[in-house]
Amino acid sequence: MKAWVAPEVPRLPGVGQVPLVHDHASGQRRVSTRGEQASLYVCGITPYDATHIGHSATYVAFDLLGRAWRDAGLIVRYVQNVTDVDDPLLERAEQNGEDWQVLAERQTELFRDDMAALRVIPPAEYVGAVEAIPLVVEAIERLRERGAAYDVDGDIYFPVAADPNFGQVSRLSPGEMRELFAERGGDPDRPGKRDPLDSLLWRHERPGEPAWESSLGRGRPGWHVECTAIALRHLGMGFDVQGGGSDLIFPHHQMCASAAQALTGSSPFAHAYVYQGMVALDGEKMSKSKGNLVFSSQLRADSVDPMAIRLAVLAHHYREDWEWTTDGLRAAEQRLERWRAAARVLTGGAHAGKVLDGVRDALAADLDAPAALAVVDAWADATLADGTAASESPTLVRDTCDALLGIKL
Ligand code: 5CA
Ligand code: ZN
Repeated sequence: MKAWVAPEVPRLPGVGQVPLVHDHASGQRRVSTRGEQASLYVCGITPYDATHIGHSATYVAFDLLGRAWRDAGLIVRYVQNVTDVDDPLLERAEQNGEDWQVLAERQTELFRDDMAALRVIPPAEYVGAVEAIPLVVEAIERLRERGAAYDVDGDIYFPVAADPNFGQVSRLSPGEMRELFAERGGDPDRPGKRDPLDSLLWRHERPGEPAWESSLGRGRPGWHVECTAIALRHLGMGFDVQGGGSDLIFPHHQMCASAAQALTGSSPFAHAYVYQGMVALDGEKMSKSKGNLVFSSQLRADSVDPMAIRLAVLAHHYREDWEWTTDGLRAAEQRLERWRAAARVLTGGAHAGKVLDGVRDALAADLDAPAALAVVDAWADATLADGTAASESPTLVRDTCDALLGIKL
């Protein structure tokens, strides 16, 4: 499907460094890519409700990675999915009394507008679950051929025992896995399964649910295998980074990787698994199911500058769990105002070259956005304090903020 309008990205002098990122599977900082290309798969939205700030934080975090890679002169291959058929979407459409496709299309369109407003660089491949059904069916067929799929009353399951490395992505105890599996859409207690953690690959048709004809029978794809199939088709095994919010570590990313590893007989699925922390509101994780949400689109409708929303997000390191507050937004608005005031001081621009170096260094160290903001803050303070101390044009600072942080001054 179509993605969204790409922002313009100014070219910066010189080249940046390839960032180190924290890989959840090894628990270590690793170089995010080797070679001249860099490949990224970020799990996209399930479009049943508008983009909340938690989603925005996730896509802004990986946008920083993409920007740093481009600045390092790499060719970026970026793939994102849209889970445009799944239980939560069908349930919400039913509640609303509307067609699930209409709901999905409307929410996906809103998401595109949010992403464009936040100056997030779109993926080259933006792939819906529905359009990926042939890929999913093919992947399940291949799992079957390898004995890594079995039938439970007409539904098809992935046996976690088929992946000798099962558990290596998520690094949780069996008890933790079981608890999270039940919490996050799994069915540990279904009779007929070989292991409580085995996950659904293909759900045969139920009355009133959408279904597609396939060699597996009429039905629809399970969630995890959707991302396995899309990532394998568009990036192949051993791509650089799989990303998403930390709520996806288990079961989603573990199942994605295990199915891919069982299907190809090789590993790893991704070289690094990188996670945005959870954004909360009023002490609880923002989630569509809980309904404690702040929507990017609503803030925009209330005339909040999208660059202030982006700055409010960037004030937190991506790995941090944090809380959205009105005070945080106000602080971001003031920061934006201050940076813009400094950028208007045409004769100023103290130490512009240092700003570029400082922001590059901050991003190279596990995408440390707060450190990058502190570098620009120091420049803004110096420039506003001494507006006549002409050194270099503020254009370089503007371009740095725009190209590396996605903040247009
Ligand atoms: N469609 C699946 C992924 S294949 C999905 O999780 N969709 S979602 O709409 O629920 O979430 C979209 C992305 O936002 C995911 O990467 C998810 O991990 C992330 N996310 C969801 N809630 C939050 C939150 N409160 N804070 C940070 N990120 C979040
Ligand atoms: Zn996914």
